[in-house]
Amino acid sequence: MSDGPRIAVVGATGAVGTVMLECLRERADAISPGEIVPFATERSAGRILDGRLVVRALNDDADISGFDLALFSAGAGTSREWARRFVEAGATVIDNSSAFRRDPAVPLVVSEVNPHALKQHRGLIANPNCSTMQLMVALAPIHRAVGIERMIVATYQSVSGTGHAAVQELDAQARADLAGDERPAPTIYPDQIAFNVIGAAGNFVDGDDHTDEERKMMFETRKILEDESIGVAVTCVRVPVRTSHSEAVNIQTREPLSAAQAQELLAEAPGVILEDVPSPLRAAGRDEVFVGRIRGDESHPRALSMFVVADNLRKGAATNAVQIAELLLRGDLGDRVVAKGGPPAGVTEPELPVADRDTAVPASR
Ligand code: NAP
Ligand code: 2RA
Repeated sequence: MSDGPRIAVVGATGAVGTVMLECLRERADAISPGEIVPFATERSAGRILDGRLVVRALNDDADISGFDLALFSAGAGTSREWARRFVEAGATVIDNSSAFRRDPAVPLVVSEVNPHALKQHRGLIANPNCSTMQLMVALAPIHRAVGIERMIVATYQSVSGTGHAAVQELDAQARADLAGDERPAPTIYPDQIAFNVIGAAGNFVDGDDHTDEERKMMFETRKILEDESIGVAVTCVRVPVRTSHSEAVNIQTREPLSAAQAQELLAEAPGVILEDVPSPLRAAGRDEVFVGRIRGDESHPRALSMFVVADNLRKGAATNAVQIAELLLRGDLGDRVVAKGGPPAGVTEPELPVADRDTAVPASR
């Protein structure tokens, strides 16, 4: 065992957690973990991950002391119950759930976009939602150069965004349809997902006519770009793709920017790869954000359209969390990995089911 950081991975058996362990393995040169300890529910206790890591149950008997970092992806409820306890026990928590993103005392960080926000952390750092994450990597360079006044986004979100169980639901429905068998009833989504498109990704909360997934993009964009004046219109849609979210994006800039100039900016942007027509299959397993179809919008002199695709489990979640860990460990952004001061401020988002999954029965339509 090296004397590198001790890292807890909470939700290690899930869709994000599995990729989190992969990223930690792949980026071992930068992180050099002393020990990685996977946590999940009692159901998974004793499972072996990565051929050597024994899953521990996260319960009141769990020993959560002695961690430098804790990477959480076990749903907002688990984060609310446990993140602060890990901070109090000495860890810096990087949380993938929606639990703390709206808290003004908690930095919401995309590693290429606003790493400076890490300086403010008091032990708890929030990872943005996957659909916002990839959008920010693509749009921040343009916002910095000419300002973005307004954006209109339609997402095409893959089922792994809803977690392991949703991937199983897509596969089971597709297999049954192709075999001509009786299709299993939907349990994760409000409608069949195989060979279909569901025009509302996320939950309708408290009679809102936008889903929580859409609200996340509206709020998180302004927080990350530190600009409350940006208009964000978004429709989040679930499509029968296993991995990678796609986004059709239209932006209205403050200063004029041609498609060729946008292309030049993005060719230099960290974490971006330009492609003619990006696709979810090609983006799957990659850490970069793929941007293509950059073109002028003929209906407005200062508007551009583009298509943005990234792996929701990697850059949309695990990769960014591990990149934040690297920034903290490198030490050029904060003076230490462990918590600064007391526990973080309160929680502001409503309680949602595990993994913030889309409701099988929508709260309202
Ligand atoms: P998932 O596949 O359903 O996995 C959930 C994980 O959390 C499993 O490891 C599960 O353990 C564990 N877990 C659930 N309740 C727990 C508890 N009380 N104590 C300890 N562990 C618990 O979900 P996911 O897609 O990985 O998402 C996890 C989180 O990441 C969610 O907050 C989600 O919003 C966020 N996120 C997901 C994505 C994405 O693309 N999927 C992207 C960004 C952020 P068991 O296996 O033992 O049940
Ligand atoms: C999704 N909220 O619905 C998830 C990803 N974080 O795709």
